[in-house]
Amino acid sequence: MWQTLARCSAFKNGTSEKHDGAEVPQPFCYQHRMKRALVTGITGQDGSYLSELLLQKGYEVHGIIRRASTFNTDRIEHLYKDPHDPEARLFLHYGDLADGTCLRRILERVRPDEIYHLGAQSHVRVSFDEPEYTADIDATGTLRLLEALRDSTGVSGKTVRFYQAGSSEMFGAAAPPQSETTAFHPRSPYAVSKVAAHWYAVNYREAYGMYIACGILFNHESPRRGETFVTRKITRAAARIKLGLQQKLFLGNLDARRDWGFAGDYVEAMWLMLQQERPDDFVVATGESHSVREFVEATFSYLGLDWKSHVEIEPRYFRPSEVDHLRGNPSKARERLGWSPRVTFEQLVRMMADHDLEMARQEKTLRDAGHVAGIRGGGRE
Ligand code: NAP
Ligand code: G4F
Repeated sequence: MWQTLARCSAFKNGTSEKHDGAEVPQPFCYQHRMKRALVTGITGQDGSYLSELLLQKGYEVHGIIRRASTFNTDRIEHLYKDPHDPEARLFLHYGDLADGTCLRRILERVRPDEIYHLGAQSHVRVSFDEPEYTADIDATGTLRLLEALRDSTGVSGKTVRFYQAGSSEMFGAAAPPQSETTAFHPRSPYAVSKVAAHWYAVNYREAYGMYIACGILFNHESPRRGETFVTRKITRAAARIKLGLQQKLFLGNLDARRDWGFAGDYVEAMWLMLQQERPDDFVVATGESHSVREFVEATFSYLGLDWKSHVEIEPRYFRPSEVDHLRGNPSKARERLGWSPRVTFEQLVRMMADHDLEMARQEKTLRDAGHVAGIRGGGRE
């Protein structure tokens, strides 16, 4: 389905916005052309790895970013080129999942072949503090995007392939191993919102024949993981403890078990789902689970530290209702998509610890030279 790159005029009136707000002309558009993807949540962990993958595969990538008072594009900065550059293939558009009109406008402007819907308030603990917001963005935001797509494809008649970022949190209290046939039992406002989004997606597939694939992804991590998720919180703190930049790490429930994989592997599964003849639902997981305590032990021991001297329990990090054990069965993804994870648990721990050790070294160098080194998110969970 790959076609020769050819400049065409069909899109010449379209515009693309740089993240500093300057609106600049879209340099060109392709009708018989490379595929064009639209990514919500492009500034997040998965959005950054997915964009890298799609650009490597020759796609033109468009991402929706939120207006923020500080730059929020760190994770994709290395991919960004000024839209005036004829080589530019990554374009950013201001938008928000709370704003259905802007989603419609972006769809009309971009006219994607594939949509990867990753945008979400993705923190489970925070969803207990902000349940209405989480439902509005994660559940209703998905509905807004599906409605915008239904309208735009109704007019254009074009089939657009849609990826819905579902979560293993939807299984919640269901016993492991969890697969595509396991009944959902969500345990947080985040998980309930993701279940709603999942069923909206399935309903639009069944009701309107839209091409919508639903990933049910188990936890996936990386050096780009948000600093308040437990794995990154651990590797970042252990690295800073190693260099004497902090003494203690405060955590909640150490007994919870998760099926942790590497985000770079998981975005490949997202892409593969949209390359199938028919859309379907897929669990993406390693099939192996570890407790938070095991992640702590593995990280501290890799850095030559005794975790018991540094880790303390802080009840503030307990959740009103916890998900005790997630372990996925990825057989369907293996058999139908030919997907399997490459990075093991031990490799993941090392990759993240190595990265955070380097960050801590940079911080220490600045401090030792007398600079005030404020690290991103310093001091917060
Ligand atoms: P993440 O790092 O938290 O990224 C979330 C993205 O959503 C960010 O780009 C964020 O923008 C954007 N976003 C948040 N609120 C938005 C809004 N109101 N409008 C538009 N965009 C908004 O999450 P991730 O780990 O990459 O996860 C990607 C998706 O997969 C999420 O839907 C998540 O729920 C789901 N998921 C993740 C995992 C996992 O283990 N990572 C597992 C299963 C499912 P800002 O940068 O401006 O905040
Ligand atoms: O790292 P977490 O915050 O991830 P959680 O809740 O599993 O959610 C992540 O994975 C989901 C997929 O299953 C995604 F859908 C979701 O968007 C997100 O990416 O917490 C993991 C476990 C929990 O049981 C938590 O109670 O770690 C436990 N934990 C213990 N101490 C802690 C802490 N979690 C955090 N964030 N911070 C702590 O101090």
